Amino acid sequence: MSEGQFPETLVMGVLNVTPDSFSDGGEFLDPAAAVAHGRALVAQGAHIIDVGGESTRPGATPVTPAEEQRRVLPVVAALSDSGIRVSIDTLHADTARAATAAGASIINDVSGGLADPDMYRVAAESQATLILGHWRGIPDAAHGRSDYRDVVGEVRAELARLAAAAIAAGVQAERIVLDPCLGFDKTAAQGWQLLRELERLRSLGFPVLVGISRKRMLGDLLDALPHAGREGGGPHERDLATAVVSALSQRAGAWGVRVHDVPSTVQAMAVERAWGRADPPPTVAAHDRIALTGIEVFAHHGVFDFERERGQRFLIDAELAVDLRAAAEGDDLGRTVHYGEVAEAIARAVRCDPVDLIETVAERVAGTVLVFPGVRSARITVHKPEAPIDAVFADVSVTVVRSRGEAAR
Ligand code: PMM
Repeated sequence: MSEGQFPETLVMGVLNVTPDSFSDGGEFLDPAAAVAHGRALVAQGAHIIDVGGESTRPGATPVTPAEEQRRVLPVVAALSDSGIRVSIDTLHADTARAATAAGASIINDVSGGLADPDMYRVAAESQATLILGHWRGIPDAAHGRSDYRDVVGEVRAELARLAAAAIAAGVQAERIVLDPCLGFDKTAAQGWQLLRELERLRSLGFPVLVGISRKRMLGDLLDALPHAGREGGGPHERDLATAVVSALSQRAGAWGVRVHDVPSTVQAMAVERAWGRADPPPTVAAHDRIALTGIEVFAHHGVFDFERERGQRFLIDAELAVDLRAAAEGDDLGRTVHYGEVAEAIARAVRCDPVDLIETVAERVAGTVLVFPGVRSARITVHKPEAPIDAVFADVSVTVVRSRGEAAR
């Protein structure tokens, strides 16, 4: 049984702040509605919210970066400020720059950096995670550029070239995620082949994102079902099929799935985990750990008003399960988790949005660290040494242990 056979996959919730996206266009143009929907997706179990302000569907009207930023920036800022991990779905380097300045920590570029020559530089400077999609231009509905001889081999080779170009431009290898971009100049048959052979894409050594949510290749499949109960229909009727792909993507080792309907995907992935973990593979790597102790953060959590007003010290210990073998073999920071960045992310997550309970803080910190590529599980302890307790005491703390897919529910 291989090491990566039962990984847990991140759920990226789609938030299109556009009038014309194919399945949710027009629903979230109002910033307040968009922010509320983003928060709702997180409450449903999304780990990341992918905010987009320009539709890439065939026939969509291109928007200027200025208009795109007018749509997305208030939403990115509001979600990031409340501690949510935000990804910006854009082809424009200017928008990526502004969105990362507003708090986005992931740039999702379906063109893989081909649409804007500045994208890699912006990604390198912002130190954001960069999702590189495979594309051959704005998709056309007729799949006019889907003339592959070996779709998996060609997509793999093109993604490898994009990753190499991004790294040459200064993007750190460990921040790169690859996405075959299903439906973008790929027929349904080619899409299924890419999914079937996801392992070939993963063998490039980068995490892989799957974005099939509500796409036409699912509609084609459902429309072809022979019996009366079939539910092909419009994009909204493809969520069950999307969720099945999410579960299978998790089984195939995907880093993440990009979906519109989060609850169905969360349920399907939980089923896959329950099934898959009956016999968890014992591995040496399961014992590898990075530990950070005593991260001190001044924050305003607590049930009493005076705690909210005055604030106090919180101390965080984080123990991360990470496979450290590749890093040690190559003496390569790119193959492990940067503990300085983890510490900063933890401090940010603890500092924001006061809550009553350290249980809530611990859960939030677990959700934050599990988003770092390579972190399989985390043991988080939140200490509150100055808690308002009458008795003389040294410390009070809570500890949570979470694996990918369990946190931030
Ligand atoms: N698909 C859409 C938009 N953004 N980003 C990534 N990384 N992968 C995708 O497959 C992808 C994407 C299609 O449009 P939608 O936002 O309306 O689903």
